[in-house]
Amino acid sequence: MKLIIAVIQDEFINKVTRALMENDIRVTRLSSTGGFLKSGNTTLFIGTHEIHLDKVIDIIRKECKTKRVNKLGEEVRVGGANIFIINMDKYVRI
Ligand code: 2BA
Repeated sequence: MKLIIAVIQDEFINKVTRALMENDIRVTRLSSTGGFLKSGNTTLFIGTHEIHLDKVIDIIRKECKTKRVNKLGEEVRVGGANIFIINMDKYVRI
């Protein structure tokens, strides 16, 4: 089992969540804030079997794009999604 933690820019989050649900991927949305820009984003928790890992990443990649924003006169490239993948020892649903 894998735990995927994905920080998604807010403008993409509804499409990403919808596409995941349509593919029977369970997801939890947490409101989050980027430490650098201090603007809102959404962090997804996705617990899934390893065989679905590539599918999840493909769905997120399809819906999210890098964008450029201006911070104090400097251009910053903000990733549409930053994805962390963790090996999960155990999953218990009660
Ligand atoms: P923020 O922390 O608001 O960062 C927004 C964008 O600002 C980053 O895009 C990056 O291009 C730039 N940036 C961040 N820290 C910087 C620094 N110290 N100096 C110069 N530029 C900096 P992304 O890297 O695509 O990150 C988008 C969002 O994903 C981040 O929002 C943060 O919420 C999350 N994130 C990215 N990397 C992370 C990490 N290693 N651990 C935890 N969260 C991360």
